[in-house]
Amino acid sequence: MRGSTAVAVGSLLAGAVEAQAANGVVQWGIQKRQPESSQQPNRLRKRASTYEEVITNDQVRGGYFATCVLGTPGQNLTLQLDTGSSDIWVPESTAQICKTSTQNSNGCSLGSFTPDKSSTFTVVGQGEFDISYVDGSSSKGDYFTDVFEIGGATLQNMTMGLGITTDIPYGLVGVGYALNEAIVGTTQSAASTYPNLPVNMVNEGLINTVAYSLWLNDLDASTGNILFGGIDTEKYVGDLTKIEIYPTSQNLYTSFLVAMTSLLANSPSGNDTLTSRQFPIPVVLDSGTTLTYLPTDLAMQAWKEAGAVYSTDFGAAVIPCNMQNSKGFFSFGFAGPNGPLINVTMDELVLDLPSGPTPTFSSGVYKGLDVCEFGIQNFSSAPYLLGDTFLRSAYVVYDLINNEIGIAATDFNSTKTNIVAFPSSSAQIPSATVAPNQAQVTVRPSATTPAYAASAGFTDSAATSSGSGSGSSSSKNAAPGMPQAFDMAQVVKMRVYRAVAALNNSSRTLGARHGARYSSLGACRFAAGSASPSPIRIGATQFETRRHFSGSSISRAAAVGAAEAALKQAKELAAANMTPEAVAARMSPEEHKRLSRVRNIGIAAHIDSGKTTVTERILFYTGRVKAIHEVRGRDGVGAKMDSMELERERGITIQSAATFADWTKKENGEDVQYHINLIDTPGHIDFTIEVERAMRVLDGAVMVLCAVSGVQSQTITVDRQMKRYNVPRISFVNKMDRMGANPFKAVEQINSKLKIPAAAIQIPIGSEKEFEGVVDLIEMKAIRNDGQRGVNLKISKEIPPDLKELAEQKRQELIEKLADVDDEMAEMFLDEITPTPEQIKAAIRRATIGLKFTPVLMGSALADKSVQPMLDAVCDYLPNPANVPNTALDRSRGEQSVQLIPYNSLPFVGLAFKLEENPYGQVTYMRVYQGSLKKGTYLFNSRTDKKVRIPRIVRMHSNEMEDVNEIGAGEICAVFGVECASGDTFTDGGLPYSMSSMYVPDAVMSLSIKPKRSSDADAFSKAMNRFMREDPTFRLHVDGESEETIISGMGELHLEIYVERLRREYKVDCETGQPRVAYRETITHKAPFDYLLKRQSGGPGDFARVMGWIEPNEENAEDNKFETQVVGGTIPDKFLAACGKGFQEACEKGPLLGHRVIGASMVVNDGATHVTDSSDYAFNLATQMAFRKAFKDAGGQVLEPLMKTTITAPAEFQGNILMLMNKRGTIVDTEVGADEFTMVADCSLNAMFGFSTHLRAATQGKGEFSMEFSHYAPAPPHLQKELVAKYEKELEAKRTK
Ligand SMILES: Nc1nc2c(ncn2[C@@H]2O[C@H](COP(=O)(O)OP(=O)(O)OP(=O)(O)O)[C@@H](O)[C@H]2O)c(=O)[nH]1
Ligand SMILES: [Mg+2]
Repeated sequence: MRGSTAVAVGSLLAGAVEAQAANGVVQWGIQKRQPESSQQPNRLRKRASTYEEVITNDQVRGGYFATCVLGTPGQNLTLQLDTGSSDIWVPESTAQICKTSTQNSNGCSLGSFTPDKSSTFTVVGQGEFDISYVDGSSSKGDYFTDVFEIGGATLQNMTMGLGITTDIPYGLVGVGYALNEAIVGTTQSAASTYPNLPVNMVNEGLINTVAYSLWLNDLDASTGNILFGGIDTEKYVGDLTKIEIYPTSQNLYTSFLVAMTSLLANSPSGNDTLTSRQFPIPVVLDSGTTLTYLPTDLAMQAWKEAGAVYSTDFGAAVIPCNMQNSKGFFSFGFAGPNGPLINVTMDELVLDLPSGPTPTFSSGVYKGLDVCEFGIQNFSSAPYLLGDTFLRSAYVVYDLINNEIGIAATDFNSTKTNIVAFPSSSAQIPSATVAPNQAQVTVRPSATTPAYAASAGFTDSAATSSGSGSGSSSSKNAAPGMPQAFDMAQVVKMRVYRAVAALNNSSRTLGARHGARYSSLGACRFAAGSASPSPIRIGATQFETRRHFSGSSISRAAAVGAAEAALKQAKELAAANMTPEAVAARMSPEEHKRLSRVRNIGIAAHIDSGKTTVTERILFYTGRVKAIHEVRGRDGVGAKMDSMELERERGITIQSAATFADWTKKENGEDVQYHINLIDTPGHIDFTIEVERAMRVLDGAVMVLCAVSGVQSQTITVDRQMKRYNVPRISFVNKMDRMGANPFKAVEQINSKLKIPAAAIQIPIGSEKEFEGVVDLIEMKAIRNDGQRGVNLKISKEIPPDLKELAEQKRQELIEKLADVDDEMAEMFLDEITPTPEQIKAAIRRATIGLKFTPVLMGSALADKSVQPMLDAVCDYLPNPANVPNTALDRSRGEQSVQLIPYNSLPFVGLAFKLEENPYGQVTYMRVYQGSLKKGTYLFNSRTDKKVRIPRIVRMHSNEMEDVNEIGAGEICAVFGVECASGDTFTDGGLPYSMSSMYVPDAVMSLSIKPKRSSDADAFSKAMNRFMREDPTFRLHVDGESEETIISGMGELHLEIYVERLRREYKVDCETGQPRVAYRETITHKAPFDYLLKRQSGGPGDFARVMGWIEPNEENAEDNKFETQVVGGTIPDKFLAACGKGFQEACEKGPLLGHRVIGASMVVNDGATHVTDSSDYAFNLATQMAFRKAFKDAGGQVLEPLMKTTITAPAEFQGNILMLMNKRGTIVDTEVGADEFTMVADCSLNAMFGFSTHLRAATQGKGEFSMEFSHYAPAPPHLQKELVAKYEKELEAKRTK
């Protein structure tokens, strides 16, 4: 083993610190150590219940420590280095843990701080320090400032935490992102930060930029150093490569998250590329963690290569200690193809047990050999961690300004030094080159399942050196005598990742980096949220900070107040946040039984995939309808759920329809009845609001797919909607009878296009016309339909012989997929235990409700095949109302979130999600979230505070209804006689609750409309009022200039349907104008303004002067922003509010076309008033005028909506369609199938009017298309000119009229 040549740069134990504070760098020696043995239980102690509680944090894992000096006169302390957090904190000498950790009570053995003995100690935030780490450890006390000396550098005023109550017996120096500081609210807006160590060093002029390098010596030498502000080119070999750090999905940088893109095993006997489903693997570089944690599938391959085995006794993968001598090594690759590779040799990966007698393998091929811990362990969810077992082999430069790391192979035990400082603030990492293919991080290493060619090389050398004759290749198997049950919880406990707990939950994305890079003097990225009006700027060497703890600072009180409020809120939320499990645990047996049999589900899918046809079968098999009628069937009756005349004529669903049915299911040989409330939604994108509101109130969904087309454009849209409201789903591949049906393509596309882990739980028997039924892969039985309209099921244990192999293969795929997303299945998978059908079903249910998985079923609704098993799956895998969390906002407590509990006995809370007028009056659909609703009771509308009586409650059955006297919590009903808007919350009057409403998309198209006969005016306005009330995406306004009535909506079909309904239902014939595009206006660059409004006309005049600038709103291109930066009160606050209003009004009607302005920001920073003539009116007007005037100087332009257009047609028409599309937009994607092809293009909406006629002509009526708003983009210059000229002409005509 190596180690004898180690040269410690600085050893804290000797109290010596080698320091270098010149030339813009500060160097600090660190040493790996274990805290004293009295508090050191065995790291790998046998897992008996009496020892379990001690394996909680890195007290038992070791870590890298360094000395520093604190206070005046200086007190020596040893602190642990942590890249996962950002506070420095020290235990107070009187802290309980310091008293108990040593026999005498002189404080903690690694040093603790005695404030009384420091003359420069100042408390700046009493009781405000409160940090909890993700491993469950925590520290609480005061914030203070004092002198802090590290590596020879002295920081006079370092803000630190004093741990008065803590369960960690030594202090920490966090050097991670500032967002991982203790006081971070759970809401971003309340987060606040202060200068942490590296930032403070920049402030003090000690280093030039917020960056440092970390060199850890090898396992035996266990020392290293951290170099702030520079790199040491003698500490690595080969190239130093720059790779990106990824932010959270909220675009915040909180940890050193990079993309690991390959793992190779190398040995004298061969090489293997190891594969993982998780590539690219999001890994956090974390020196606060000892081991390396990779996804289970990858870790298992590494174990196999190296000869490690998983031991339940130790709760970890273990390996014979003599494997330290193995010649094998692993190469970790980053940042895509040809990115940096770091080799980690086996002597870095075989870890001795820290203390106590070394256990030996008691049996098996390793019998008698010493047990060591393996440095690569598994973990079941991202982010994964590269801890010290990896980091020792890598020299890493952390650049927190450019959000990059530099990485190179470490030069172990290097004794030379050549320090290069970062020359300036935000300078790039010196001597580093960029990884060539980071943009391709998503490219997986091309390899199949490894052949384990390297494994013999790993073990052979070990066998030779041990001389024990063991270590043959069979050692890849588990050592006999070692129980193999897998305890995930134990592994979780053993992982130490000292990031601040509050931020750990934010998910991260690899591949795309959001948002702009920060410019060299740009806003500092560790300023989270928008609590502070002025962004933190990095000056040449100075940081302004948002939070000071100096007693006199006013901003401090505000910031601390915000942080306190955030923490308080977080606690209250936690208290209020009853999980569905907690709700279920407290439920009375009656409520439990009632709810466990209720399912509220929606059917959603791409247009024409067969939702209504499926629903018709559901109604028939549950006995709700006596006969099946088809959508556009020959009998002319039409499907039950498409009740509107227009729906039946056109064969499409326009309005969602609700119904309910009881499904009797066999469970353990007994009949169990489930009550299903069901909503069939339309597929056409113009009616997307119907899907939106269904998803808002339903607990689960059936996503229908066409067996030929798979995932289509609207499948992606409904997927987005399901995700928006966290709706668990099962998938049903319909139309299995069609030519070219392929359910596995659909499964693959759900995985790849929708990014939801999915697996088939059935395979088809026969295909296309011969499609007979399915094989259930869970129970391994064949299910066929029999009898008239397939009412009976023929179930057989006999699987057709030609399907046996496929069934086994697909069953295995199902189990593997589940093992990826479910811990219990993962355990069984690792232990090679075959799960029982019950276990598989339970795992599917857990994973589906947990939004981690969707089971895929298949059938043909039209052919009456395999719909019943889908109904069983609704009951088996979709949640009951108690399984999903539903929350309301408590208005009496600052809109705090409260959990609603579906008990009948609790006070009532319900949401009106859809309004409809039918011949009996106004119907309001309501989802009951809590309490029950009885006929004749009174409810309160939370928005209007009005009390309403509920005279009649019905259950809807499409256009029919059934009266009921009472409806239970968790159900859906409709009520009569309630005046409200859709999205209103109703309560019993005692609860000040309201529920969040649903997302309503913006209209993209409008149309002028007027009744042909003036006598129809009344009926026209009545109809319009009704349509607007029912459909939030349908809008109406009267144009001030042309005095025309303009209706706007989601597309041509949407508006056409309303015009048609006016004619049919209200007998009002209308004249309509050409459809118009909803253009927008925006600006492209900054322009100043200085506008003086001065009018005198007899009495008091109008006087206002406003100065400032307008510029594009970088934060949000869809929103406008108004800001004031007036100093010295040149415009008083009250007039500034009028300026803000003036700006908003000016944005409503853009200067170019009179269309809405978006993406503009206006700043007023100076102006003037007049003693008598200034008024709100004058400032409002002056701002409007100023804006309009500056708009042209700021490069005003017209934006047009671009539509994501998907066209599907038989392959032979591809040429025709290409020609059609050439003029209309940019083709984004083309997919050519066996018979059909699909083209996706971004088209200007303007060019798409009348497209359906052209498409029909070009495809003999066989082509289909759908359009969905994508984004706004500048209109072509000639069009802009034309539009502006037209608008000006209209204005001119009006003026001269
Ligand atoms: N071959 C075949 N055709 C089917 C099947 N299910 C439905 N269809 C046909 O597909 C067409 C559309 O069916 P619908 O049930 O109206 O589809 P939808 O998804 O409700 O359509 P929208 O509500 O308009 O989005 C109809 O002509 C059905 O007869 C099936 O299993 N096989
Ligand atoms: Mg339909």
